[in-house]
Amino acid sequence: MWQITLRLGQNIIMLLKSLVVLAAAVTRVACHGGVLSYTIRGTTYPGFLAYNPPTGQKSIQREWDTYNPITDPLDPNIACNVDGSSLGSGQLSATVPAGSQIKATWNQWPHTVGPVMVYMAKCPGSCTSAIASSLSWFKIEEAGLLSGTLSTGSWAQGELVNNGNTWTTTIPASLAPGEYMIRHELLAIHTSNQPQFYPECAQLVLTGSGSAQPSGSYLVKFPGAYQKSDPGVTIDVYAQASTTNYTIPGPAVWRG
Ligand SMILES: *[C@@H]1O[C@H](CO)[C@@H](O)[C@H](O)[C@H]1NC(C)=O
Ligand SMILES: [Cu+2]
Repeated sequence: MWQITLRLGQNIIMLLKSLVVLAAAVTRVACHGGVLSYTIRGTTYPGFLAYNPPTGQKSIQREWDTYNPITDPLDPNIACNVDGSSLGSGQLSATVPAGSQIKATWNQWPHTVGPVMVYMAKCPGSCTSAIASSLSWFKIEEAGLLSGTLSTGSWAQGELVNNGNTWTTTIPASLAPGEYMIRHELLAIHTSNQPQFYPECAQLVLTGSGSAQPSGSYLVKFPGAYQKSDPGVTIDVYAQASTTNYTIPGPAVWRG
């Protein structure tokens, strides 16, 4: 009797979970977003299909479930989004030479205020079994306020939109070969004092003859790299209409 009641309870919970996912899919609005695919040396690698269960999906990208932002820099999911766990047997990696350009393509990204940041992290062994929050991340690219003032100037995210919702990054040519996670992050700051983080991760197997590795001062954890009190994180861009500098959060960029 207990057993049957328990089963029934579990089934009801599963049903409720499916309904929540369904409701999310139906009410999905194009007001947020994420990386949908990666193009490297002429090959396009489709990303994880958000709003769909991970079962049966095959992608170089880690799972991420919705277009919604992460709003707390200390959120445990800030490394590779919700739920950035491995797809198991569906988890793929792209094999690419160091020095390659990687173009990330977003959905119809609506925000034009805020920086674009790209990180990498060396996986201890295989990236497929790596826990994103335990990795040591280094920044390979950042772009923030490109010109003008905080409230009316041009931002990297505006450039991303102008480039057809894409951002192209070069993987440092001197980076030592091995398995790496790459993490694209948009930090949208169009809402006063309410940061929105949009990170997505993908797995790479890097080839090449480089031997460079970033030293400890370039390495950060997610969560940990950002604090709410960082000047570039909790910011009201409209309250500083004549300010022409913006401090991109996180560590210095490692250029190989
Ligand atoms: C602009 O620069 C000043 C001086 O370095 C700094 O205190 C301030 O936080 C910066 N503003 C922003 C929005 O990053
Ligand atoms: Cu949004």
